[in-house]
Amino acid sequence: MSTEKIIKLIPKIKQGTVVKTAGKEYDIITATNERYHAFLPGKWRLKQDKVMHPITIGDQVLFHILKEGTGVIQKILPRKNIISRQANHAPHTSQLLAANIDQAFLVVSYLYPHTRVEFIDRILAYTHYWNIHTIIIFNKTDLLTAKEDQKMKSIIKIYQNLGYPTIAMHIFDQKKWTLLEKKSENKITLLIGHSGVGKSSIINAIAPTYKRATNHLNKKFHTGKHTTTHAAMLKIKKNSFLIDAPGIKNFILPTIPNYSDYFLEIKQYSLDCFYKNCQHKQEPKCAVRKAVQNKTIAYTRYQSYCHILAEKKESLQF
Ligand SMILES: Nc1nc2c(ncn2[C@@H]2O[C@H](COP(=O)(O)OP(=O)(O)OP(=O)(O)O)[C@@H](O)[C@H]2O)c(=O)[nH]1
Ligand SMILES: [Mg+2]
Ligand SMILES: [Zn+2]
Repeated sequence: MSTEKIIKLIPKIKQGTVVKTAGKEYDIITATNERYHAFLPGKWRLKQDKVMHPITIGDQVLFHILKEGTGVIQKILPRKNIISRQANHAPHTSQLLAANIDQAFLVVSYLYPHTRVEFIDRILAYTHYWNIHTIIIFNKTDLLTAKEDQKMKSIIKIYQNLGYPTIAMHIFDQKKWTLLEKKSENKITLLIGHSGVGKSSIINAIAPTYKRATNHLNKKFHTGKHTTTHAAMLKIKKNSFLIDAPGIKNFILPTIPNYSDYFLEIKQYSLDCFYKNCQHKQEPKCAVRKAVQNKTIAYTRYQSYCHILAEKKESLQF
C-alpha cells in the first residue's frame, strides 16, 4: 500500500522529517509545519543490527500520533542517501550522520584545529560515491600568517584542479557567508568537519535566530571541545535547510564498492594501468604511480588512497 493511502486510511498516522535527534528521541516536522516529539517502539530498540541508532536527521518517517505533540515512529521511508561512518570504538558498527541530503559543506581549517588532507579526501570519496555535491570551505583564514595562508592555498589548488568548488573564508567576512547562504537555497545541506572548525558559527552567521552553541578551542591542543552534541536540521528559508552536526575526529569510510573509483584522478589514470585490477601499489606498468611521479596526481591524494586500501585489507582479515 502506498504511503499516501496509509495516511488517508489511518488519520492518526502522519509523515514527517526528522529534524533533531537526542539518543532515542526525535523531533519531527510535518509538511504543514507541525512539530512532534517522537520515540521508537520498544521492539526497535532491541533490534540493534549493525547500526548504533536506526534513525537519523533528514529521515522521512511515518509516525503514529499518541497525544498532543507526541508520537511513535512506525516506519522509515526509503532514503535517497545515507551518510554514515564506521563507529570509532566498534569496527563493524556504523553510525548514521544524516539522510536524504542534497549537498555537503565540508568545513575545514588549515589551523586551529588543523584538518589533515586525508580527512578531506575520505569525505570527498564518500560524498562522491553518493553523488552529493560538496563544497569545501576553508574557514578561519583570519588566523593564518601570510606563510600559512600560502600553504593553505597550495592545498586548495589540489582540489580546485580536481574540479571541487572551494571557498576560503572567515566568519567575520559577511560576503562569504552570504555566498554560502545563497549556495544553500532550496537544498538540505549537511555541514561536516572536525570539532572547532566553525560549523555552528557559520550557521549562526547565516541564521542568528538559532543561537547554536559555540565554544573556544582547547588552548593547549587547539582542538574543538565537541560543543554540538546532537545534530539538528534548521530551516533557513522556505525549502532551505542546514544540518548542524557534531564534529567528527576520524572518518573511517564505510564499506563502499570500488572506493578508488571515487578518487576522480585515480580512476581516470587507472584506465591506462597494464593490469585491469591494478591496485596501484607494486604492480608493473601502473599509470597511477607514474602520474604520481610526474606530479600530475598529488602525492597526498595517492597517500590517502593507500591508507584506505590498507585499512580495507586489514578489516577483511577479521
Ligand atoms: N578567528 C576565527 N574564529 C572562528 C571562526 N569560525 C569560528 N570561530 C571560533 O571557533 C570556535 C569553534 O567554533 P564552533 O562554531 O563552535 O565550531 P564547530 O565546528 O561547531 O565545533 P563542534 O560543535 O565542536 O563540532 C568558536 O570560538 C568560534 O567563535 C573564524 O572564521 N575565525
Ligand atoms: Mg558546533
Ligand atoms: Zn595502477
